[in-house]
Amino acid sequence: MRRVWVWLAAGLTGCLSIQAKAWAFGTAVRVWLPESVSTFAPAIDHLFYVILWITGIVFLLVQGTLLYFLIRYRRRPGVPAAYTHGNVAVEIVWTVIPSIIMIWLAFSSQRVWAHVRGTPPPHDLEIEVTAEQFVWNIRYAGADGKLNTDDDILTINQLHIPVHKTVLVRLRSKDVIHSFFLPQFRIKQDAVPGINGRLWLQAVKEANVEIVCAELCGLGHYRMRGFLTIETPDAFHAWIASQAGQGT
Ligand SMILES: [Cu+2]
Repeated sequence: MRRVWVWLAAGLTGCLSIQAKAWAFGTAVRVWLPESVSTFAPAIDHLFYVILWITGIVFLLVQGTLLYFLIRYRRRPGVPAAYTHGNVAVEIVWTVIPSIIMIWLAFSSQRVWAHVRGTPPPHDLEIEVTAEQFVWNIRYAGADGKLNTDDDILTINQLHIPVHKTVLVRLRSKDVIHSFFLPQFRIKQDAVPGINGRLWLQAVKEANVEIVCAELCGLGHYRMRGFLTIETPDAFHAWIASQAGQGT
């Protein structure tokens, strides 16, 4: 029996050491999630890891206890089965503690959700993304600063945004349901035909990341990927000017 606990302890120690390395080396060690580049990603990651740790520890405790009981109370010749009718104190404890954890998690996640998916903050740039089998059509306002006018700048699968600026993305679909997913931003939203979606984001560093379609949208779903370039405002304006110059 002692061996089971040794194995459980070894597993937990292994998890702890991987986590400790992640903390010690910062971004150098990626245990689970990809690099994060948005303002709200740390809050989401924090919740994710808190939930992972709570559920991981509970999983080990429950499975460990189950194993212990399986072995300790296994059928043996000459040993009568032991009957139990529960224990009120223990049942109160294992009801109240999870309830407190769940309520605390509900309030914590609601706060993050309201920040990320509630009313967007004032934006510096507005972009329209229209999903289509199997590309991302991206529309920027032209010189008049307004979307859906003659001087709009259109690109396919190439999204550029300036770093440290709040960007409002208007999301639509031409055909079927797609899902606009930016893993490094920790944001994902369905693009549904007939519904005007909306999300906002702000990048904290320059980077090149991918736009992924996270909804099986047809045979070409696998190749529905776009490229998001986060760059300095100067580089962004130069890029916009170059795109406008191409008359696209
Ligand atoms: Cu798609």
